[in-house]
Amino acid sequence: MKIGIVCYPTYGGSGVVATELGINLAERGHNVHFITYRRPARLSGFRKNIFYHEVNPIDYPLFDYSPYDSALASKLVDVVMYEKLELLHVHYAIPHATVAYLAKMILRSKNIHIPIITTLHGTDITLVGKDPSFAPVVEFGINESDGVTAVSRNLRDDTLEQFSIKRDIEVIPNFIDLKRFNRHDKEHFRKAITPNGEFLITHTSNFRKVKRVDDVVRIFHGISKKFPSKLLLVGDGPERRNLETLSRELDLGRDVIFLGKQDAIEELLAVSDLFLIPSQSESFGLAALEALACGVPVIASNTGGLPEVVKEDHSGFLCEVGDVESMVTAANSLLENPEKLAEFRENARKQAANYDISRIVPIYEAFYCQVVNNFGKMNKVEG
Ligand code: GMT
Repeated sequence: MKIGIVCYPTYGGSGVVATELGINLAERGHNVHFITYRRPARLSGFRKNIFYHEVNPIDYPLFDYSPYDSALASKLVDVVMYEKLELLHVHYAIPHATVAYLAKMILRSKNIHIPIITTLHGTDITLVGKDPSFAPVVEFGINESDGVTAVSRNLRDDTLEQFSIKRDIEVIPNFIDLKRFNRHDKEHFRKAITPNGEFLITHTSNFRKVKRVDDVVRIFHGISKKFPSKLLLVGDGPERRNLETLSRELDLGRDVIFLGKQDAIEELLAVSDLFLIPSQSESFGLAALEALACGVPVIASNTGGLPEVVKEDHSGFLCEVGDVESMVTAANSLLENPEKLAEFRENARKQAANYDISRIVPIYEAFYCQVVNNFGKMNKVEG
């Protein structure tokens, strides 16, 4: 099939999922066209069956904000027409679902017909999407898509609750490539970070408020009172300065290591003992799944899709949002019991195997076929 994929090309989870999906579909013989404003972070080098089309909104003195939506719609029209795409799969509803609809209508006026699938990722519904400045557009984009998927049951339910949705939403969970994330110990690497055999606690995110990274620092503070340990903070974002200040105030000194954005996250997870994700809301928590795949138990907040990913008292612990004390207790209960920690590590790996890319991509493929077939039938009836 010839598929167009639209996503944010950044380090965010939706861009990662879209890119990995596209790469895997290409390996399975599909022609995949990425249509994004920058080459996606995880799309490097030449790959068979993958094509990349850059969206370039032009600068003009009249525009305070360069019109990305119009530039993207025009690019979609162009690519669909000349590459003869059969399906557009857009990730993150804002603005991609409505922009795709606009492109579809322009193409229809030229007698070219293409179905659209929108994948909802989380903040496009829960945080940004429900803001009145976007809500009607998000609702319209979802209702007008030919197929809609959500990355967790919780996100599907939230979407149905918050918007007036007249269609089914298919749940297709996020995935990981186990071959990449299987724990491969790099002891020399671990030695460099924890030279005195300290525990290694890790967190990765985009350091936005919703991630509650200050809770990560406070949980680590509680852990480090009991166990010599180091905290690896991977990623970057608006909260970083505050986190540096908090670490200094709590006198955590050089035990908190800010690594910035990293590509080979699996190498860091491979040497970690625990992963912390105390988010305010999290539709799925791809970062938690990546940790589990590396055999790292997860301490998470009991919110959104996280309980679908992390199994309580099995591969990690779920505590109420903001309950730092319980998270410290949960973390310490694992660190003080090596047998339990080893058992949780094994459970984590086994559980992550359910989300291997080889299991999930065929579900997307089947959904693509279903949507394309239904769309074809409807077009016949209408035509
Ligand atoms: O805010 C983020 O975490 C980034 C955002 C994105 O779209 O890049 O992540 C969302 O999508 C990920 C991939 O589906 C999910 O794993 C994250 O849970 C979700 N983030 C939130 O819901 C906060």
